[in-house]
Amino acid sequence: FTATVLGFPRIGPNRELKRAIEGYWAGRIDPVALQNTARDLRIAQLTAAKTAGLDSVPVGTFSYYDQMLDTAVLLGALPDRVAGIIDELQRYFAAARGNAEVEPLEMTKWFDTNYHYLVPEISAQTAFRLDETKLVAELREAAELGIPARPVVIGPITFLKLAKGTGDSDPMARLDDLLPLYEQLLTVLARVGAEWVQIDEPVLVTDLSESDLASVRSVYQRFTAVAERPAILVATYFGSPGPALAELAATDVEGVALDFVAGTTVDDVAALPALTGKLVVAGVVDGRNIWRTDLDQALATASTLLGSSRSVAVATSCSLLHVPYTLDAEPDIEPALRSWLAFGAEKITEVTTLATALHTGTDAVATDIAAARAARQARHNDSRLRNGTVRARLEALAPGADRRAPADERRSLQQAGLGLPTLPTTTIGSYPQTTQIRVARAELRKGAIDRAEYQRRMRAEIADVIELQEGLGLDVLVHGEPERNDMVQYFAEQLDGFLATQHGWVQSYGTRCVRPPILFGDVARPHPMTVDWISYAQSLTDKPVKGMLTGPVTILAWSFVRDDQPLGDTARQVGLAIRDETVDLQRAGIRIIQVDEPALRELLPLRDADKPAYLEWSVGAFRLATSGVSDSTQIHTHLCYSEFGEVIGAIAGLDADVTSIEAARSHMEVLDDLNAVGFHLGVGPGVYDIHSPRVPSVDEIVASLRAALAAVPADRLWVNPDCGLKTRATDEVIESLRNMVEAAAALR
Ligand code: THG
Ligand code: ZN
Repeated sequence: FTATVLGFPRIGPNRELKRAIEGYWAGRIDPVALQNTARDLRIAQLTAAKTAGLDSVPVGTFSYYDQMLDTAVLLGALPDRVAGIIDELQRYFAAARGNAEVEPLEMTKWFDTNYHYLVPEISAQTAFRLDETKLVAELREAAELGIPARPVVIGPITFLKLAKGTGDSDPMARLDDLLPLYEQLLTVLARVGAEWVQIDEPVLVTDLSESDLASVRSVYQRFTAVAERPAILVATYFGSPGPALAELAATDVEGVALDFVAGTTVDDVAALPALTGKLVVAGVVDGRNIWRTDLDQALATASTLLGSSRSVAVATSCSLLHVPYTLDAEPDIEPALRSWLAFGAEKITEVTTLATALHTGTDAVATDIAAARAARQARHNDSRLRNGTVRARLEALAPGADRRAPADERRSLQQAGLGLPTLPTTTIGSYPQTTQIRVARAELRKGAIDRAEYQRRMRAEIADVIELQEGLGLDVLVHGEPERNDMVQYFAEQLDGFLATQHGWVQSYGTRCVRPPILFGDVARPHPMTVDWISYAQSLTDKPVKGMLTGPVTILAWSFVRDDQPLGDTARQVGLAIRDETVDLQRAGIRIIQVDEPALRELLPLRDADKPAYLEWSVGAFRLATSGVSDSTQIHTHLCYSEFGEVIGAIAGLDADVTSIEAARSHMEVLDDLNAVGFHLGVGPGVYDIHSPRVPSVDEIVASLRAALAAVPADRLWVNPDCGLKTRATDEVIESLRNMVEAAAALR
């Protein structure tokens, strides 16, 4: 084949699947209605892909929740605790979300994307058993439509490397037990008519041990020995497979898919004569960002790859799961900006244009190539890409402008100004987003109420939250963030250099979606973004109210970011905008400012060699954002998700006066880890888990704090929940915080 993509989004162009699944969960629709919605979405997608000219179309990338969960089902690897649930769909969703009786699988980030997968649990006892029903049904569905379908499965190495061992077994120890199932599957797929199968092994772009590399060769060589099977395409993405490519080349697999956007080069391919005779599926169209492709450059790459005995297909660099469906849904984006972009449907067209140019010459697609070139030129020359003031200000920053006085000096200044008790109590920032808040936002969007009325209602919410906290006796208050939908969207809407979409939804996990803003040009802050809300909140109380901001790394991690300059340069511009906001907050009398970086861990590069440079610029951008205030202003930060491991040193590097972290579920181990890297600043290890509706008792919280006090002296310990309260019910919040305040008082 000559033109393909590695996978499709599945939530639906108008989030139809999200609505259907949530409707099914709520009992509003039956399973048949859900299945019909899913089938209609798949068929529309397959048909559109074929019409657009893809001559090999992935199937099996559809999912009701997640592709790793689907692979666990395919391999009979669901945990025992859900095995007793007879109904298949209920069992599936129980594994995904849990129910009254069972805990769900854990969820974690899919490589360095903003997608989250469910972590399979593999023990020495897991009884693998092939269940190819879903994949075969989707393959047949496509075959009936006359679609040249290519089934996609996650490969055994990626599946096991991303799984969690239960008991004390390493999932990779089960590799040999899994291979017969894949071999059996290959034959089943061949019999249903698949000419090709795509086996995804993105884990090959991470650092692998010698023994894992050896497994790459032995596993794939073994698969090629299956007598009756489709041609095998091993897909890697999100980086270069590095040494794993030589292992794959040494096998008889018929094809490899490589990500030329994220680091694989034509030289990597040229260096391996063993790739001759194989199909190289050239990922030259970025599958996870939204910029229109440089067709000249992409064509040059594909042409260089194409040799006398090597065949080349044009493809996206990864699945289209990570980008919105189509620009057609965005009539309001100004034409100039719009011409710089390509969403899912437009990327498919880019792929077919390139395939035509590669295999039949550029004549037939000369206008498309010229249009792409013109748009690229226009983007390059657009004045919004360069803001002279911002650039000059960054240039002019004195060395050391991102440093504050030593932490101990700051601590005494801050303590003198704030007069807080030992073990001060606070919350992370958001309070429950009530129905009234959502209604007000919807009415403002529809024009049913004006700005003034919206502002009045939000102020009333803020007043309620302040009163609630005063009543509970918390020491450091927050305004509750009623005016924010998504913490990144909120800031992007107010900063220059960003563009918002109307329907650009991307699946984050399960039925949850986000609408990442597009960071297209130099970032600047034309006006204060939070000062009015925070000052209003502060005017209602004598206790300190925290100013609440989102940090530069998180703003980048949750946006589509310009690809024409290093991420670190963009991060500094965002850092400067946040710095301006901190200075204005301080001027308005705010004494504590929290700059959240929940996504600090997310952008960590996949290979160890790239990590130090990332940590350098990400920590630098945070420090730039937080060092414009005086030493008496207390800087807080909040980091989510307990997997700090590799960023633990960076947490100390942030130099925030107080860091709140998610530690309720990791039993405070993180405090010992922080001590081990010499961390000596204030810390608030979450004392209870806000992800559960359960109200923690005073005794539990006291126990949790006592455990913390074993690692941290009392004068550095803060008392707070482990994350924002946005998703919780108000009653639970009140009871939990009351117990938290009582626990702190008891310990004092
Ligand atoms: N914002 C953004 N990205 C994120 C998070 C975030 N990535 C990581 C993590 N948090 C993902 N978590 C969520 C949690 C909830 C929702 C989305 C991602 C969510 N979304 C609503 C939905 O799908 O119904 C839509 C929200 C809206 O209307 O804006 O609830 O916090 N950027
Ligand atoms: Zn959090």
